[in-house]
Amino acid sequence: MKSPRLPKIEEEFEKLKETVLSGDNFFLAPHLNPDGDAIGSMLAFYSLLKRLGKKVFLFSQDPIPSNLFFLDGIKKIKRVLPSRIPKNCTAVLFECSVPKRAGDIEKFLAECSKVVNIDHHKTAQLYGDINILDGSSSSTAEIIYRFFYDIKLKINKNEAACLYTGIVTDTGRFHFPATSPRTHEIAALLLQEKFDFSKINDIIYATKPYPSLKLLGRALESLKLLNKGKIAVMTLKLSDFKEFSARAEHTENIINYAMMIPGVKACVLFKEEETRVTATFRSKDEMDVSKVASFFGGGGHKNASGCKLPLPWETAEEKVISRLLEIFK
Ligand SMILES: [Mn+2]
Repeated sequence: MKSPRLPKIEEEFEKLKETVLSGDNFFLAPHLNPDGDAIGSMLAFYSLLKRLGKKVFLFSQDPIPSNLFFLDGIKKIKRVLPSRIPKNCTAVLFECSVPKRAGDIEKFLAECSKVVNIDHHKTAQLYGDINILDGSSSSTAEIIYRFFYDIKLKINKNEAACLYTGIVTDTGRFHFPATSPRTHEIAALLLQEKFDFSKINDIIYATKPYPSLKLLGRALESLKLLNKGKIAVMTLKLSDFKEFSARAEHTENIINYAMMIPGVKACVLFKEEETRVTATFRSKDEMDVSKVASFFGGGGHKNASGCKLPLPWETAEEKVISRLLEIFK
């Protein structure tokens, strides 16, 4: 992605280097519902700052997924904002297309002397004083790796584990199209630090809590095909969540099963909550499910999006499915 409206990454790296070297206080935050890349990148950057003797506050408004608890520094992340904002504090946001993607921190950010925006998504806005945006990177971890290189700090074992986790999770284990030769090169260089990459893959991909597997079972049971097998629909009822003491995080990845069926071009997973229904969409190729999500006030990308409907599930399903059928016309 070399869109002319984007600032040159080299120049932005230079500005970040200056800010990192001259600043004393930093505030780091990932996006809401943080993932392995946002957290892994943030923790590696945290370690870099600590090695340079900086004071750093780590924040995440939403809880950290438990399969990332093994990452070094994870316990330092606070769920509440600091009571006092130190002088000349630089805020660094990880994968937040807009500042409020980090949570209710806009007032806090206004008090910071600088905001740094680091992202690899093409939806990123230029709200930072420094904008490190690179849509050609598979992950934010890849960008942070390059920053370590730029600032001439040799990556240590724990930092390598954090960045590797970011790359592995965001590329779906080197499988998504954003994976590039550079992604593999960086992963290879990280492996030289001899952290236990096999254990990381076990924790993230071969460990599933009981409620996740039970919900997966219920979702697969509910699976139905519409529009001559081009649309797949799955539904999880509130009673399913209650029966297995499951939470929203236990539905992660379930939707991808529907996309495995040959011929399916789009799928939706409905999750019934107390007062609303969440719809999550996936699609292939040119099928743009973000149109459906945004119609109901949600958002996302062409092939992955979601929305929430304050309706009983029967009504929500009916409305969403008829909209989904529209995009096939
Ligand atoms: Mn990412």
